[in-house]
Amino acid sequence: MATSFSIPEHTLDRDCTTLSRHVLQQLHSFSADAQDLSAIMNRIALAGKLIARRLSRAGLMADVLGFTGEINVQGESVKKMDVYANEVFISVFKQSGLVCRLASEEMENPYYIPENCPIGRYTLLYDPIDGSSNVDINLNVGSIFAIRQQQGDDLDGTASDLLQQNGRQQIAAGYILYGPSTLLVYSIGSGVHAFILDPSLGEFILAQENIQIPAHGPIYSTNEGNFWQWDEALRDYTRYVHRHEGYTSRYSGALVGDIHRILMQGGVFLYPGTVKNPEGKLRLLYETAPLAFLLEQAGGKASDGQTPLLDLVPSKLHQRTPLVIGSPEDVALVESFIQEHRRRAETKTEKV
Ligand code: P6P
Repeated sequence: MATSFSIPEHTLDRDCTTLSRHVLQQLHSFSADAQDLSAIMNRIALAGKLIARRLSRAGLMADVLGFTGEINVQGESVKKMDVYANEVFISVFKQSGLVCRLASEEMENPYYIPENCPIGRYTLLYDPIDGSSNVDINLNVGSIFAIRQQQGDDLDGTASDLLQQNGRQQIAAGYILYGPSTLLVYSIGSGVHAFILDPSLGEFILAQENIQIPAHGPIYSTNEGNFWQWDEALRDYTRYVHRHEGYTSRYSGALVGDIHRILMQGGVFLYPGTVKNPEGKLRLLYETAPLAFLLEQAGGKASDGQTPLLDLVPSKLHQRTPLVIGSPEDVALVESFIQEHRRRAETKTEKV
């Protein structure tokens, strides 16, 4: 019972609900596996703190902003912040005995942490800084992560087991949004929960539990500059939202912020295939699959326009997929345009 001069119990309890504690509460267990997952999430939180600190001072420090002059495996110009963030995720897992392998947007092949590999049975898949083009103009960026169990012994060091699993094999997924505050949103399969970094504590503190996406929302989030490159079905969807009241366009060019807006306010984010990138731009293992896991846990939907995103099995480490993700009613509307165009094409073929 709190007395008049003590801190109200609920305030103290909330400030003590750190990420590692929350994971154990979620699992209702103190088993070795539960402790491992709790420790992994704690390391991810440490990575988020290190990256948030660097971002907050980027404009004041030499050699933080701008490009390295390198081109990564995606064919994209590498930013200094990409390299730093990538290294951070590797460093926080060294000497942890937890994560043996890391697969990142920034690395052509999986990275192995030798001291962890005999015992570490977890693989981290991550996009260290997503939307890094926003870093130099002080707009929000994010990190995206997923945790999977290693299947088999990976004796040839190619992590080929990652190419035999669909997204339903993810045991945890989430993102860190570096915005006005640093927000960590995650799920281990028991709902979606948000933590906010309290810089005065240096801890991520529970802010919201069991987030549920609205069944429908007003937002459609896409780069309409690609309209000329889209299939007719996506053009017809775009024409529909242009001609009906109740829709509004929001697009930041940084996936994590755009997805967080959809999660909280409802609507749909779409990055379809284009003439230049028929498979889409976003990467399955460390972008679209983690986000699909998360949004489905929040009552949302995610697909490549036809197939549930979590059913997709990659054929290569950096495979890309089209993405339609968000409120179930809004994802269904986009998919209905794609289905209608497929039906018309099949009917036309039958008539030939
Ligand atoms: P475009 C950033 O490069 C990114 O990978 C995502 O963060 C973002 O959603 C997308 O690409 C933006 O791509 O072609 O609209 O600039």
